Amino acid sequence: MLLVVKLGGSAITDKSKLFFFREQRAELFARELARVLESGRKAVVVHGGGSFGHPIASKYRLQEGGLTQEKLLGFAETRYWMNELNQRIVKALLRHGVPAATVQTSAIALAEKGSLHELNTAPIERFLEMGLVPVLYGDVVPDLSCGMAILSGDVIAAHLACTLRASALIFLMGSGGVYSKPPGTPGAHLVRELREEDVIDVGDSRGVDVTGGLRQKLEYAFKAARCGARVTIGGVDYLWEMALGVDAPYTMICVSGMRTP
Ligand code: IP8
Repeated sequence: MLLVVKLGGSAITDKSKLFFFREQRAELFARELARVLESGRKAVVVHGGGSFGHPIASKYRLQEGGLTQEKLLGFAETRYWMNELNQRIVKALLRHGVPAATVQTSAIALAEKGSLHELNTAPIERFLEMGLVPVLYGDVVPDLSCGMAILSGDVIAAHLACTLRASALIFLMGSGGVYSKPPGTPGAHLVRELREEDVIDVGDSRGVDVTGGLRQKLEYAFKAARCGARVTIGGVDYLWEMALGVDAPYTMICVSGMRTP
């Protein structure tokens, strides 16, 4: 059984503070993932940019493409900080005995007009066969028509869930799931089952976000659910429950004809 886990930037960084890594959340994530792997499941991890990737990409407006000297510097700087964040996450996983091995996204991905064009999954599949846990991340990548583009970890995670026929796709977010209104707003409650026709107020993501926030996440969550993966969105605290299909406070993405765990 293969799981794709998208570790959102909001779950492991404070998106309102530049380069603020939430060490204890990363530790909890690593501990819970180690527990999930003990049950015999395999996993691919894809993490987001949080306050390491988004502010730098936004400073150079990399999401608009381009290939000027300034943009190339922005590309290199974003890659540097994404690598830094990746190292911290991998370090936490190693501390908990998870054989996490980074597969650098911009080396295997191509975009076209800002959308994913090609992702070479061969290195990921090879790592999985060996028993490793491949770790990818949202990244700045070459774009065939506009020089460069930002590929969100949500897009990569949904794509991998479909192409590798994962049994589950788990989105981990700082907010702990999808709320009827932005969390903290009076009357906001956790939506336990979300259908495409449901209307929710997605609000604005906290801090800088160059990849579309919750609205885009939900679009890709439904896409992966239609491919047959069990898709859930929740907090790091309930990773084990989401992975094993145990009921807990998280959001389940529901599409018609869905398989049950
Ligand atoms: O946080 C974006 O990935 P996301 C990565 O998963 C960068 O949307 C470089 C901003």
